[in-house]
Amino acid sequence: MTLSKSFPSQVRANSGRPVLESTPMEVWQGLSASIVDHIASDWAATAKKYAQGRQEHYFSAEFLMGRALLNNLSNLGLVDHARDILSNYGLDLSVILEEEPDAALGNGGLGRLAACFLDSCATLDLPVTGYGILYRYGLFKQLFDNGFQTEHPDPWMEEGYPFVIRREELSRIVEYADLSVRAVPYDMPITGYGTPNVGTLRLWRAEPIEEFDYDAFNSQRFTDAIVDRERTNDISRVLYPNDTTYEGKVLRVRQQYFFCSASLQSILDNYVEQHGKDLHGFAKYNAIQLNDTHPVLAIPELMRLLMDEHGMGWEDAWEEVSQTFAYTNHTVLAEALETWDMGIFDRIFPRIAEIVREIDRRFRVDMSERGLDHATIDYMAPVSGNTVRMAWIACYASYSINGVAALHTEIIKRETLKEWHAIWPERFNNKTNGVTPRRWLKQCNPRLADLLDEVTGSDEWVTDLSVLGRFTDAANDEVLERLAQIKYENKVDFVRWVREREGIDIDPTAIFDVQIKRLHEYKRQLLNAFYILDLYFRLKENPQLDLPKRVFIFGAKAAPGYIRAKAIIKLINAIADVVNNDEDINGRIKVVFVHNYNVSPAEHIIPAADVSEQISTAGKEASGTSNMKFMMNGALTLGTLDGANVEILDAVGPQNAYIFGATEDELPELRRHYDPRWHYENVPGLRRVIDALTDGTLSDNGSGWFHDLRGSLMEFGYEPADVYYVLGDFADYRETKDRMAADYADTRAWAAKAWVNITQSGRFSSDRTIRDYATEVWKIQPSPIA
Ligand code: 26W
Repeated sequence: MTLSKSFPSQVRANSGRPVLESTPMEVWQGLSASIVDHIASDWAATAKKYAQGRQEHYFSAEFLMGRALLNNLSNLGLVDHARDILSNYGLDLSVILEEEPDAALGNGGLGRLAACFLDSCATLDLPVTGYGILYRYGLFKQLFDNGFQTEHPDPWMEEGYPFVIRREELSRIVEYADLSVRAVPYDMPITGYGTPNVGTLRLWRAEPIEEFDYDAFNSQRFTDAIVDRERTNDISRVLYPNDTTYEGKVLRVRQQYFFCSASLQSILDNYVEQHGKDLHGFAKYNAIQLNDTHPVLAIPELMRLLMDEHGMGWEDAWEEVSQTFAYTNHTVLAEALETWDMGIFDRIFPRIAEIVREIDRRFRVDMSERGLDHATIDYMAPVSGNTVRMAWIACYASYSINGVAALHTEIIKRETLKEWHAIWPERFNNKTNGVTPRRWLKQCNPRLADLLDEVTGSDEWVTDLSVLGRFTDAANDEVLERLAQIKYENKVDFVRWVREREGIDIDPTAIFDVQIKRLHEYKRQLLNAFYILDLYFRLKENPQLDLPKRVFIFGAKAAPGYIRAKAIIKLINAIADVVNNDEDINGRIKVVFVHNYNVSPAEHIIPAADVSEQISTAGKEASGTSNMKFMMNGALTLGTLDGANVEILDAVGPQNAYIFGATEDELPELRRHYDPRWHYENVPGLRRVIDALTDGTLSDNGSGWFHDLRGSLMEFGYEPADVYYVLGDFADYRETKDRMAADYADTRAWAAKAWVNITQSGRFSSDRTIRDYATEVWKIQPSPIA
């Protein structure tokens, strides 16, 4: 059936009314359902084909997918068609698209990376399936109350979500010592660009095995039955909102085991179906990528399944396991390293505990045979005392260990995982992150996409972004003028969006300077805030200063328990309050904190950005991925030599990026002599800014939070002061950012820099990243269905 026929019937089936009498939400539902209908047979054909050969399985506790409808329409080449169909009913596609909730099943970079990877795998026809959890509540919704972050539930699919299909018949049982639950897979089709292949993201939902335990229900234990039922539903109820700070919650370990066990059972069943009961060929047909340590329980669980369910001995099972798993590290922050209390394992899955102890025992034997000293063995052992260390299990069992940017991989080899690197250097490899140019260029910035089509003479860049590199020198006056015009028009769109969403008026001729990412001290939103405050004071002091208009845009959620991060949010809102309403400033500086930052706000913000703030303390940001999205959309990086910024600088050259600050190799020596007070007293502007935290200029509404912020930078108390070197980098940041703002005045020169950034962004396409994983780690081949 064609889309124009299936669309109205899907709407009617969904709403019980004709299109013209249905709500915009129902129209979105109907159009989405008709897309799933449209791809159904290709999806089935793809699944069948992939099942037969060697496959890769991407295990991740998070997939930050965002919206699906436009992505699917665009991949299938149906955007114009859908627009026409809707306009026949007097409906506007862009309005209908805004009805869709974001699938916010992730925190930040790690979850969004998984989503970009699935897009590239589908586009490249690679036999890859994603596995995760169908959280009922995605990442909390953020509101501001008097400038303070408040968190609210995000029941994102309560009204129905057409892009997941429940596969009742493929349910599996996951057993805990105290609880058995049913894992029901919900499959999401993953279309690729310009290919009939459709990949799969399999998200598991936890349900009671029986709706009620009827015996208990009919007896005195009624409430026990209800409680048990809820304990089961708890497992897939909510995504934990911690990004980089680890919290060892029992429910979290239950979640991890839940999706690992269910996914492995389904992979093993497929193996038996395709290749028979002898599982000695398992690793020949399957590779599993572990997205950080969150799915590391898959290692002992695969051991258990191979031994207890499929009759293998330890050695043979270990042989398969150690050739199956590959581990990606996403952070060097010590506070993010997952460890569990052995007591929890003993209590909720004693067999897994036993297997982990045996892995530990054999590890110790293996290492002492290699001649390692006792202290090193103890440091590296999977179990130490009563603590299970997930990263060490991952390193021991995986045939590949990778970092996510060149610098990050060097740091894990040299520091974080150095003992492992010393024994198995061949396991280590770098896979610099990438982002999908479909969502992050073609779909979110159609004006720029059209220009690229024109200049390059085709749309080949959409699936081979490196094509753009051949046109770096094609920047004549006309191209640059049009580029500047496109940026301006995107900014005008954004001005309207911000006015409607945040109730703030901003000027599209101002420099749009953007920092959007999770709130963390190491990302140094505070440094940015200090610059703004200093600029404000400079203008107050000397209103004659000839400075360009500036708009500073933030988007960031803080983990609900991370008080200092919440204090920084409150601080930025307090600065916005003062600056935006100061009549002397008269709109020369505006600060906008976009609330509830998520994938779809990013799609509005990034195309309108002039400046991309990537200002983490060097060595702390593993890669960053918004830096790549900004670059692709012609924003210039203002950043430290950290994560993938290093590679961006290498791609564009020093004339086309603004780099500042202490480098990762300088910091240890700098820290030895570091005295934040000296900077406070001597660096121009700093004292005034830091004093403003506590002298009444800014209000924290009596919370004491700003006082604590000041203390964290200046006082050697409960921790070393200013561990993220905010004051140390302030002078260089200020100078570099001032220079950048001055450069903006030369529109043509600025556009030329933007053009270099856009055309040199090819190596930051996730297609490149995925090709590298596919050939070097997963050893899989494209498997087109047609
Ligand atoms: C259990 C607590 C926890 C939660 C999330 C620990 C660690 C994490 C993630 C590893 C944090 C994360 O998202 N890391 C980011 O991964 C991106 C994709 O590789 C990188 O671009 C970012 O630099 C990195 O911070």
